[in-house]
Amino acid sequence: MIKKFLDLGSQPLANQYLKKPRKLSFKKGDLYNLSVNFNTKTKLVSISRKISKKRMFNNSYPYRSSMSKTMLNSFKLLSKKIKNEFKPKLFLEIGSNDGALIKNFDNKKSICVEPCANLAKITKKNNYQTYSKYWDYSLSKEIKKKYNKVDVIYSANTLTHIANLNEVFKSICNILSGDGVLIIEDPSLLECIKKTSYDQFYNEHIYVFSALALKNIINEFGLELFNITKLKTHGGSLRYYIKRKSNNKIKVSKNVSTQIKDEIKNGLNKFSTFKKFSKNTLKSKKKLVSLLKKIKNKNKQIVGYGATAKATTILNYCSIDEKIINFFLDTTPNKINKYMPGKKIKIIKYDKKLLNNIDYIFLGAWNFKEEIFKKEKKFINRGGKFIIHVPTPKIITL
Ligand code: JHZ
Repeated sequence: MIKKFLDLGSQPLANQYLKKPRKLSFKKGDLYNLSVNFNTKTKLVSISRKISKKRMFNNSYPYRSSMSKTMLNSFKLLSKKIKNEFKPKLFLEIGSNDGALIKNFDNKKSICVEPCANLAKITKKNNYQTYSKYWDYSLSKEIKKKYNKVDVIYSANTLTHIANLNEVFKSICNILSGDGVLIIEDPSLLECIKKTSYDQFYNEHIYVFSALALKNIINEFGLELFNITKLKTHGGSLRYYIKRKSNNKIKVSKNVSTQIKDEIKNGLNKFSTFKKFSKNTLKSKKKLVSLLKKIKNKNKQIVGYGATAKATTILNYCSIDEKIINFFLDTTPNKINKYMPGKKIKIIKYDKKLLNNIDYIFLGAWNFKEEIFKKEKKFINRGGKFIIHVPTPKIITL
């Protein structure tokens, strides 16, 4: 049974940064209702309204994985591990974005799948075989025809963005070799619940996986988890290592049962946990709004740092506008001089100087806070403060 536990109201598409701010009257179809459900049978958490893939992932997709050192370092370390441990003869990445990970692999032994043509162009230019197509069964057949089987398939923050999970795994099984390995990583539902990071929910995050739910889904395809590692990236992610059940050469690590036990201990198998999360979300919203208003009443200046997809959920759910946050700073070329979705808050090209008269930074990219704190020593040293909303809205003084 599918049960709704959270309503984040009317939302614009995250990552749809517009050149002109929309008037308050949105055109029909520009907004959708963002509510989140729990499947009592599979334990899968998903948003209820699914937006078409063509509207979300097209030739003007702005997000670039290479914009953060944290992600580049994480990908570098992982690629070393993959090469050492699994020694792939052929490596496939689903959702290769701008090549942040695949650039660590030999272009003659790797394949990129990236439906956003503007991003696929980058890996093509660097001579990586790139399929600028959505991941589906017909693409898996096309790749199989040319390359036969693939040894290692990797996908970060992508499979949760595809509505039809059955097709996702059927297509993976179609080309994964008998002793091949599938590695995926995505934000952890447990971390999301613990931190009340309701901003992990937006149109692109159709699912937020728990190990518990993923185990149930892949079971249907003769696949099983053989290891899980915890990552700090994106507010706490899990990296899942998956193999065919028939492959007895690889042992199943204890990490798998430890993670699943921890998720059950924290109630990820029970609807009541999500109802509580929903209450915590409302409390978090009230606290954040009151904190921001208190600061504004003292005539202080607040800017956003990191025009994230997550921030779209926060701004629209909490009705935070340009009277509260002056502008957002971001380094991503395709976001600059545009507006935060649904708001009149402009995104300005990152320049340290713009922080000179600013008292507070609202961390849109709170998941990169360590990287940002390192970069903004000057702001910190002159008494600048950060506002973060996870695990509870507060001011950070460093
Ligand atoms: P970041 C996107 O979500 C969308 P977002 C997507 N659905 C997903 O799952 C994750 O990515 C992986 C900027 N920045 O990574 C760059 C600076 O300006 O939290 C980015 O615009 N300066 C695919 O958007 C944003 O912040 C900096 O120093 O929530 C970070 O976006 C740093 C570190 C980042 O993902």
